[in-house]
Amino acid sequence: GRKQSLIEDARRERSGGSAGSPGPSRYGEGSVFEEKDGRATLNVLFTLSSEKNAGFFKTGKIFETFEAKLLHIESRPGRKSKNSTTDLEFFMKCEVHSSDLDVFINALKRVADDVRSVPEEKVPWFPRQIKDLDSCNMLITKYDPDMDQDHPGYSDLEYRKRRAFIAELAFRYKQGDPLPTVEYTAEEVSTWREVYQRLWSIYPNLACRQFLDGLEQLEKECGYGEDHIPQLGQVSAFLKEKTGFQLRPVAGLLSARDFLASLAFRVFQCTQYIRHSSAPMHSPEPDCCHELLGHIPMLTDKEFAQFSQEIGLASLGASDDDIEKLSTLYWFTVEFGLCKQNGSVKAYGAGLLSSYGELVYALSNKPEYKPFNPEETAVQPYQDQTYQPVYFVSESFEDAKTKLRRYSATIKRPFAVHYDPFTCSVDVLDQP
Ligand code: HBI
Ligand code: NLE
Ligand code: FE
Repeated sequence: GRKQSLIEDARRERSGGSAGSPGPSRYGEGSVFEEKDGRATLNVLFTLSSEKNAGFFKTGKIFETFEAKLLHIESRPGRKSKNSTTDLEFFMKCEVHSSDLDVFINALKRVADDVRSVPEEKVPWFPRQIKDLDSCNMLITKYDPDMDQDHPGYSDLEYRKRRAFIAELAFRYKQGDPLPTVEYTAEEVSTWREVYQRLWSIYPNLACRQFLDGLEQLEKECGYGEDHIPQLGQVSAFLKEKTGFQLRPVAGLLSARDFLASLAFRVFQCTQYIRHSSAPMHSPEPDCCHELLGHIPMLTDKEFAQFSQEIGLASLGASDDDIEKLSTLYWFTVEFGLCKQNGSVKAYGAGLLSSYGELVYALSNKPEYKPFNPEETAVQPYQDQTYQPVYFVSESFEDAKTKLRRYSATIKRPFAVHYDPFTCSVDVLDQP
């Protein structure tokens, strides 16, 4: 039940966070639904207690009676009921005759509990305050060592147990809590050492200047080195002083929407587990090597921090299409970007700077290079399974930033957002 879903979206909306005109009243009866040709589309949420399992089939009967068309259904365990049985919560998107709306809902109320109708949102929910990031936790489980047979940790039960333990720290974390400390094992530190040493040997030639500057500061002032894995708490405190960025723990790969949203608050979501010892040179999923070595040095740069936040702000409440484009751009710049510096090509993308294998590959003559241009880059298909077949090279690091900024500003939304650093919240301004 960790995965976020439409149910979760509806719950987030209910707790009063949606853009437009918030307020609990619009989620009760009398809500306005999308209507066409005498049919209304609505989202209904309801709970069925486990003793009344037959209730589910009764709801089916109601759908039949009202000729309601079921468009989508999800279920998940509801909040635990008093007698420790588990309720099931349902989310259904359906279409009914507009004139039947009220009777339809009333009929459902006779067989299910806590029936609510939630109108389709035009603007997706987004966090307004830094503490709303507690709801930005939709995980993508595609590289999960428990699910993916190709994951190097799939058959290593010890590793999976360790991952589950570290994931739990992130699940329990709430904004403002002290960052969890992980006591890394000797094996984990040895994986880190190998990653660190191998990368260190090629950074001077292949990494961009901003990265090298950042890493140098982290080594001098923040305990970075090959012998120990830096703790998020120390790194977060350091970053906060440098650029106002802070860290929060995350259990794995997040949805692009949730990941980008946190950037709007200068919060960077960091995984705390480490890759499997059998594959130190490349991992398709983020891990602490990727966060600490790939991302953190870049986030010590004031301008890079500013630009990361701008991508985040541009993503708030954006359409799925725009999120897809923004995350593709993020992918080919922040994750896998190359830039020219003093006449040669250098890496500034974190996915390159944390993978010895791909860093060497990206700067060899094997892959294809294209000039960075946001409109084109935003629609370039990509995969995250293995090395990229194509990389985008910008004229300079500054050039990438300027172009991306300009692109972010063109994303259309019916409102404008403004970040208030004093309250760590986002002001939403309606636009005429
Ligand atoms: N989730 N935990 C985590 N770390 C990332 O670096 C990350 C993510 N989700 C999406 C993502 N990066 C990007 O590649 C874009 O899709 C936004
Ligand atoms: N491929 C990167 C690495 O091995 O560190 C991680 C990329 C995460 C998006
Ligand atoms: Fe990353």
